[in-house]
Amino acid sequence: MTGQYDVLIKNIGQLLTMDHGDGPIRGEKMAQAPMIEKAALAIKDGKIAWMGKTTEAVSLTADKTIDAEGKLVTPGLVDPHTHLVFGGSREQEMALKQQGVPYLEILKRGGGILSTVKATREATEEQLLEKASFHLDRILSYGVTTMEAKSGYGLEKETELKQLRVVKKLNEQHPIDLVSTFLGAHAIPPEYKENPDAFLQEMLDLLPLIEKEGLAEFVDIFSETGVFTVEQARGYLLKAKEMGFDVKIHADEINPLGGTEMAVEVGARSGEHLVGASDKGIGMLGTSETIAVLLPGTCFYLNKDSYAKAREMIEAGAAVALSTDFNPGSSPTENLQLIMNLAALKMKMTPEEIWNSVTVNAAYAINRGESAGKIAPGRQADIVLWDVPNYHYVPYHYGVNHVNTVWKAGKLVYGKEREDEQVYTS
Ligand code: IZC
Ligand code: ZN
Repeated sequence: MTGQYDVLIKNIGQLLTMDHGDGPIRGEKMAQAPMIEKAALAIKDGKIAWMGKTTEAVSLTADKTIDAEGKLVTPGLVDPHTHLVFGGSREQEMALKQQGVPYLEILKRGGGILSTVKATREATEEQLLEKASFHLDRILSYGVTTMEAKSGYGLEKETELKQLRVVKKLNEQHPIDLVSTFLGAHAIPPEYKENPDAFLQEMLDLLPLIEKEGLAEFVDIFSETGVFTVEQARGYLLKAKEMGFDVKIHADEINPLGGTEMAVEVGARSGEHLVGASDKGIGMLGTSETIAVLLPGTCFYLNKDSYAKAREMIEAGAAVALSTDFNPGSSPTENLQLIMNLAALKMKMTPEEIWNSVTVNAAYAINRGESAGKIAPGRQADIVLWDVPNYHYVPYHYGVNHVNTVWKAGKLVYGKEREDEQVYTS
């Protein structure tokens, strides 16, 4: 007999809907995690068809009924800042790091980002696709169903386009929804060392083609000592905006240069890192639409003493999001749950603030606020069932994967019950 619904999940201890209504979450709402306790949820045709109390679900029928055994169910997580597509790896730089050679000094010596550029230029599109697909499967296993992916390891036309085409293909092939960002301005390539402005112009000249092929929605730039100045970044992003792109910026990651203020001034969708954000910059974030995407994995991995001032930002009224910054140099991890732990331990964020930061606000940071990061009737069913008793538990118990099952658009794409279902194969 066919049921009314495709899937019915009963006996959910806490169903974290994260549905606060419209818009990014800031102010008092950051302290709330909207949920239904003792809940049930039904999926039909890939969408959330019904949600309520388990006691109200007794007469509902479905092709497959799952007993959640009192565990947690949440929206699929959203990771709004990753460098997903790259060649090679940088484990050989670990010894330099241990000797105290700073991240920017490694870059200055031609390593760091530039060593990944070399490996990415040498890789074929198929090799990059296979490697990124491997990482993507792992990201999915940690509960992420929507994420951003940047280029930036080509620093010349063909390789940048190659990376962006890989993201486009993976978006079509893989269950995770990918949002693409052009980060051609990620470092100054050696051939332009004396003329960074000419390099930036060359990257801007690629935008019409990127737009025509639908290869990116966002344009990003790394503003940092030894990379691009805040003023170079401002000019670059304003031109990208004029050409119809939304913009993001890697700002105040290592040194405080005023990139946070500039992000707000140019109307960036998000400012990312913001470790060295000034008090003025934090105040400006609080009264702007620019989302503060914090990446504590990089501070941890680069062994920094200070982290982004999340508490001050939230108190100022900023919409805060969290991300892995998955990349081969400063944050080699696919595990967004570990970032949730670091947000709690190192930035003193509360569980409610953390969940808002990896769902609703992360989705708005990549222009997917209307389709990802929430559980609500009629929305695409991107859902995670966790092996934990409540939502406080995930930021608390660190270093392991708590995900039991992931559904993307109602389809089971990762989990212990995969044998019974149609399984995704890459
Ligand atoms: O490959 O090091 N910070 N870009 C800016 C990165 C980190 C990625 C990398
Ligand atoms: Zn980054």
